[in-house]
Amino acid sequence: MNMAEPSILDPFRLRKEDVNTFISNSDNHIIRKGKDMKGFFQNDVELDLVIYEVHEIYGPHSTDMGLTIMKPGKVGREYHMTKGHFHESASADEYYFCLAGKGMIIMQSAKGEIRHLLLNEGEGVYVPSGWAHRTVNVGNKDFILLAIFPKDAGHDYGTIEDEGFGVIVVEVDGQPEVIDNPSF
Ligand code: M6P
Ligand code: ZN
Repeated sequence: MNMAEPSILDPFRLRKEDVNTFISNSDNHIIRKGKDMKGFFQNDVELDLVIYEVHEIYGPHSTDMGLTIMKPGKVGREYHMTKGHFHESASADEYYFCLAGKGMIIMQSAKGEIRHLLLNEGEGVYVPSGWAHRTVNVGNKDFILLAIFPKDAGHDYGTIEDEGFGVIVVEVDGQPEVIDNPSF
């Protein structure tokens, strides 16, 4: 549960042009570098490389928001991606909206079912409760993603950190391809 006070209480619109307004009102800023993601990629990752940043706004009531900004790039053949997580709360689902760029959302249920959905600017994804989720930047510019999730969702990173997802997203002939994870 986030304990910080919410900072935006007035109605507001969020377009890609408003990202800096979101950032200046955010309650928390997370920077994930290579050193925070050791073992997540098949290849070694440069320790000081910024893979993505998350700006969080803690809502006043039942939901929080996260804005993920991910630089384009690859580690070996694998596109930049988030750590990925299950929610601690079994009932917590999540909505994703792409404000800019081109990404892929990888989802995996506790039973091991796997889905991947391509996300272009202006498109959204529903992540049902019980599905782990990871964001991948498969484009050549910043991928900007708004997430809305229940306050009590909680991030369970352990399972993914230990086992990974069943698939990875690699570049083949300049295009993203989802392949079986050789380390899974
Ligand atoms: C989205 C949301 C956040 C999450 C962030 C980065 O913005 O799902 O809750 O923190 O992506 O993903 P991760 O926590 O897996 O690094
Ligand atoms: Zn989540």
